[in-house]
Amino acid sequence: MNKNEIAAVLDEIGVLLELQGENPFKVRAYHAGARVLETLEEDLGAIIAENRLQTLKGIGEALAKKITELQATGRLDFHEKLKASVASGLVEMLEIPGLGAKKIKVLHEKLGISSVAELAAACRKERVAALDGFGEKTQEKILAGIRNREAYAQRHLWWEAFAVAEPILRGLRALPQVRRAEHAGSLRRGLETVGDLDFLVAAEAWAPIVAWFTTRPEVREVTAQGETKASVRFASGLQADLRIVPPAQFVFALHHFTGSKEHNVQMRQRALGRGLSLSEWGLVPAEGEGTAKDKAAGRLKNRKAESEGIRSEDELFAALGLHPIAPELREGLGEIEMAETGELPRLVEASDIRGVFHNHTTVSDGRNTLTEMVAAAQAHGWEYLGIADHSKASYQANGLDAGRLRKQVAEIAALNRSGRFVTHVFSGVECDILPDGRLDLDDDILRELDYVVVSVHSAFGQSEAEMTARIIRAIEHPDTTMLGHLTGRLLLKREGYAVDVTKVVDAALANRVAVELNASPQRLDMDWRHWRRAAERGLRCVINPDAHDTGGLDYFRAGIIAARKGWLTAEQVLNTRGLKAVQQYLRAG
Ligand code: DGT
Ligand code: CA
Ligand code: CA
Ligand code: ZN
Repeated sequence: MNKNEIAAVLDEIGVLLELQGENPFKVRAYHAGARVLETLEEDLGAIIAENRLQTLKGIGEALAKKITELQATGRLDFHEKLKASVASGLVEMLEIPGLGAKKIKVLHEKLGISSVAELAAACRKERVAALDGFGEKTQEKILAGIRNREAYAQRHLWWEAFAVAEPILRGLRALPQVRRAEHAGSLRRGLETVGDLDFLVAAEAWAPIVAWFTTRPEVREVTAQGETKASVRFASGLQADLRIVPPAQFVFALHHFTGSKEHNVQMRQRALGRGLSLSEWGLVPAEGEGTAKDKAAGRLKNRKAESEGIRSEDELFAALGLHPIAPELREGLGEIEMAETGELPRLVEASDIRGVFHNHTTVSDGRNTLTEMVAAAQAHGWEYLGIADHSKASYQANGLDAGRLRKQVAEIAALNRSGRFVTHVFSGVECDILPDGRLDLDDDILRELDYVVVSVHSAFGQSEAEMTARIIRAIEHPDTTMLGHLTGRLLLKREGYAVDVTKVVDAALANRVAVELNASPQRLDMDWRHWRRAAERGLRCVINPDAHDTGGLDYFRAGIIAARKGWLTAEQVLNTRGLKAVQQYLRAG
């Protein structure tokens, strides 16, 4: 395990101990230990090898032993036993916004609550509001959190679903019976959340494929099984459908099961308009004897089907007089009309990205140091990396005041001068937008930076009018370069705050401020549904991973997919420009 993974285990131990009612000093020691590891500049392996862990401030004998065990073996007996001893319902309650270990403990001790269901019932009976330190408002918030959780319980983040799906697809492709295999459904369309996975396979022999699919080690339950299809559920609750078709049908089935439903309906209408019938089985004349299904079953031997000779989706689109339509665009939002005239944009790709701007380091709430982040950016092949740590109003994220920020600016300047990395580092900040729309830092320090990201991190409860005015005021600040995560939403967890998107985009355009497409898989904010229109009006997009560690830089890929869903081209995305052009852009601001 690396230091960040070990830190996460220590934090979890701290939470579990607190739920168990362990004394606060002990609880704090684990969290403190986790912070020590996260901010470690030296190599943890070397420290352990030289037996120097206990020389670190805040790490005593007991903690040192646990860290050593985790580093060497990747697991810790104490942690496993602790997890098993705390009721899983209590741990689950931690997922409800506003509930920490302290409150959960009170609920458990005073009301005997040990599951989310019991908590909901107690809220409805007004028993939670009556507790010391809770009140009507907290009870309302808990109930809203539970309702949200239920509403979203059936869906999963695209990023997490993709991580499960990718190895399965590779496994399917490696089977000797498999001719072709692809993802379908919302995963292939790159929707930000996914209901279930859909795998489509072309093969002539089916049984071994079904057998392989239903016996994956990660499968918890086989919910359906037939000759040519199967459905399974994984431990995470995520479900997956597998369908196997003969090779000649593959393209039609792939198009059908990729969806969306709306896109399919429009495609079928278009086919009908040309006297053809389109289905998962194929493309055949609409009038006359029978359907593509009959044809596939060999019942229409002497009829020439349009299907014949179509071996790719591009050819299927061409057969209906259309230019190719990327899966991300298939939402039934006008893509078919545009494909008719060939006006579909050339969508931005991962390889277009030349650097990213919104990233954190250990100086605020990141888990890797400046140099670790730059090394990782260089490994991505990027020409530049922007560092935008939090500002002081985000005290829970250890935000920077002017003094600490100036120190970081100097450090970054020295690093750039040293020539240690090819990747150039930009000095920025993620500056809090205060509740009244003023920025959290003074103009003189903001002016010393290469760029300024402005974000809302507080007073989420403001009315739409207040929030909109607040954000616009920040956009109008002369030093603002880009707006961070427009709505603050956390997918499947928390709705964004209310804000008038059109008015914010108007202001960004008027003030030459770029808007971020925050690529963190649980944000993807501003939403792809707004990007097409906004970019048409000239709004500049910045795809930012909002990385809090080196691994987080990879989130830019989720941003690329969201950008493609928003019809964005490379030209509309600021960070597809090379270093020189970006420097020019920033100076001109
Ligand atoms: P999800 O799983 O809720 O995130 O969304 P999808 O789009 O993956 O939906 P899913 O898994 O139910 O079905 C996969 C695709 O199959 C869907 O996008 C389009 C196609 N499909 C499924 N049912 C129907 C249907 O009743 N009518 C049409 N036109 N297409 C369907
Ligand atoms: Ca699906
Ligand atoms: Ca499905
Ligand atoms: Zn932020």
